Amino acid sequence: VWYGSTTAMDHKRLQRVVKTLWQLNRTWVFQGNGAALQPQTMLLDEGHERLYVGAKNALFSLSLDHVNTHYREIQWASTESQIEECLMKGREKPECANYIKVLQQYNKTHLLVCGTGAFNPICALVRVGHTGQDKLFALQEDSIMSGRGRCPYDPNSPCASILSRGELYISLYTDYWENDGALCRLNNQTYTRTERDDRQQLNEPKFVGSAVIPDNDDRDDDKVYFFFTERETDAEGVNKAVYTRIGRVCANDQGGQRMLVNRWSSFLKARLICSVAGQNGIDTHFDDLEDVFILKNRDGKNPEIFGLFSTTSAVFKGYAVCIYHMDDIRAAFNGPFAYRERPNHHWTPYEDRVPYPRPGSCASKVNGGGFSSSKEFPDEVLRFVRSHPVMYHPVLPQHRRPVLLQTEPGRRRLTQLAVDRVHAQDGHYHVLYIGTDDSVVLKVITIYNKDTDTMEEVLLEELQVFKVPVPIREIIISPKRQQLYVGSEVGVAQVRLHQCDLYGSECADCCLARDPYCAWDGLTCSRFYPAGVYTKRRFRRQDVRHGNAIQLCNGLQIDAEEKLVYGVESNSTLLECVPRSLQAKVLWFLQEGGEKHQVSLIDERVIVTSHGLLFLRVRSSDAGVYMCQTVEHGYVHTLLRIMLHVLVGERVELAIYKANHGEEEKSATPCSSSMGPHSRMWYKEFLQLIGYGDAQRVEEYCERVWCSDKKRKKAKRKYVPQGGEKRGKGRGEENSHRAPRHTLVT
Ligand SMILES: *[C@@H]1O[C@H](CO)[C@@H](O)[C@H](O)[C@H]1NC(C)=O
Ligand SMILES: *[C@@H]1O[C@H](CO)[C@@H](O)[C@H](O)[C@H]1NC(C)=O
Ligand SMILES: *[C@@H]1O[C@H](CO)[C@@H](O)[C@H](O)[C@H]1NC(C)=O
Ligand SMILES: CC(=O)N[C@H]1CO[C@H](CO)[C@@H](O)[C@@H]1O
Repeated sequence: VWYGSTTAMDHKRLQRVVKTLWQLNRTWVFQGNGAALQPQTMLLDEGHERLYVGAKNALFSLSLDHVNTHYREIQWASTESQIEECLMKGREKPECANYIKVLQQYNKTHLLVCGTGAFNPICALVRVGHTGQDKLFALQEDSIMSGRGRCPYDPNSPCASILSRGELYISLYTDYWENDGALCRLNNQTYTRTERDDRQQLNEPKFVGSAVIPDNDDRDDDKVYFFFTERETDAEGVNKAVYTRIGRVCANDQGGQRMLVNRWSSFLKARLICSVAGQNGIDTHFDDLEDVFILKNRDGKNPEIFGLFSTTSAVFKGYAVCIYHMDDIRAAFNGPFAYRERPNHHWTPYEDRVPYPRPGSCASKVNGGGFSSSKEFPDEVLRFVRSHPVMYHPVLPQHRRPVLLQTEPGRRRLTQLAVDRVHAQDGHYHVLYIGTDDSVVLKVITIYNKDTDTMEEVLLEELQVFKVPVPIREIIISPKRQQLYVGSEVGVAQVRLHQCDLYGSECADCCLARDPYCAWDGLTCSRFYPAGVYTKRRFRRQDVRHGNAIQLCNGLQIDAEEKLVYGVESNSTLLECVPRSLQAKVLWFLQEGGEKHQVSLIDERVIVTSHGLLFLRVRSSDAGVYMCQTVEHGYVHTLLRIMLHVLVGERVELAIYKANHGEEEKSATPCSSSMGPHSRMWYKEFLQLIGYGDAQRVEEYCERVWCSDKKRKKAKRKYVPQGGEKRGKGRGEENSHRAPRHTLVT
């Protein structure tokens, strides 16, 4: 029986915990002034190099360089009388605060900010910019106005907003009781919205996102898209399934003249489908939209739209990411309208005559220029659009399937999504950053294989950005700064998108990482820039699609590291070897007389663990040269050569006695293991787990085997390899005389 261990967990290669992110200067966290920050919304302002954070009773302006230094703060709490009034309405104390839910760039010098104001929404303008040394950041008292219709009352109410050309588009519940969900546009003169109490337009909506996307160069033809979920209703108005919708209006919609006054005259919606085919022919649908990310392209007309969805089932929570193209979205809106005779009938395509101009089109030159405003549209058009707001065809995702799936039950919940487009040697990649409910950001790429019509997910890194497990509420990418800004109730973290040198110093490590940000430059794993950016670059080795290290890194292997480990006869000994990648399969070999044999499962004394090869009771005959080899993606790499010496019991006792009594020990020291602190913890726990004596004994035992650091250092200075110990059957004689590169102390 051969044995080795596969440590592929969820196919991820690396796990980065808070501690290492801090130590590596890859992250900074802003936690405010002690009180729980509770960020509600964030806004990136690359022009002023600031990140604005709308929180509970406060608004912050953070430095994009280091979020936790040089921040500015505006306190904006509700007044005592407002809080009292809120409590009188029967609300709880924590709800009766000013939670800032709307934060938009109003113009170059001002932000529009709205808060819940203890269930009495308010808005104001905030001055931002440079004045000499000081970064300007001040609320303009004279601009404070009512926030009704621009901000929800309830801090937990979903809302999504976007500001374009001085107009605020917002989807929200406009009333105290949360009965009136609406898609609205506000400027200083008009307020345009969906109909009140029209379940055909919106039915128990949950608002997720919005975007302004031009169709062509005629700005009068610009469309505003809203992403939300809602319920389908049946004949009796009884609620049925939840669907994800993409809704659309013309940005220049002025409403109707006689009917639909101050109401959208162009509102239409289509269903967004994200599903996988099941073996039994039944598709699994992911109908609950959790988050949406609009990945802009150069001309702004054809962004890629990423949706993070979950299943609506209460028992099984699965997640999927789907990508939508504007062509498919436009095709759905240009296709047939949906029609049903009665609410309990099936939807069919509407086949009768459709009035002119086509309902849902904008008053623009592109559309013939026959109408200067929607107010001139014939009543027939308005009536039609009002009664047929649903498109018959749904929008299907790219490749008709999700690019990413998480369907095992009991796994972490996925909450947020942001995407970066990265140029690599072999093409463009979407790097997905997915926030979870336990403070983790997953960094993932997905690769489509055309030949097999399959999707490969590669989990590049798992970044734990907050110390305590809290849901990630917001992720913003700054491609310019190559930073990620992550919000949760405890603070705002900033994380560098990549840290290539962490993949290792070898070509193979770098190549197997398959991180499109990184390539091996001949010396190190470093940031990859496409040709032309830095013209002097020499050849860079990178293969994101296949991670073919065998081909790319042929002849570039570095000799395996060598280590000397002492074991004490009849006691346990760990030959530590932890591969950098969690996807590497580890194999152990014993070198014997010039040949190497894979370590086989002879007896139960030897266990392969995720930390290395563990001898429960080492024998003198176990001494020899062990090789720790990893196989990943077909690439074989010898990581370590470990020389195991086995010390005989009495010698050890004597050595320890002498060491403890400050006597010089001239022979070999038994401070035998060269483990890192992490492995020591693990080792200790493991010994207890396998019933190796009680906790006290294990503690004593470990202390003695490792000695104190001071003694270890002392021992290292004094230690001269003597070769005097009993070494089983002369194995590895040859190699054990070679001076090891690394000895006792790691
Ligand atoms: C992190 O930053 C500190 C202070 O600037 C510096 O001393 C330390 O060496 C840095 N650590 C790494 C791993 O770059
Ligand atoms: C931005 O808007 C404010 C308020 O309307 C106005 O006072 C200010 O001049 C505007 N700034 C610019 C640069 O237009
Ligand atoms: C707001 O109103 C003022 C005066 O009525 C007008 O000059 C200005 O253009 C309006 N701004 C927007 C964005 O409509
Ligand atoms: C150094 C040390 O802990 N030696 C122990 C090794 O195992 C034998 C038998 O279990 C013990 O008697 C020794 O004390």
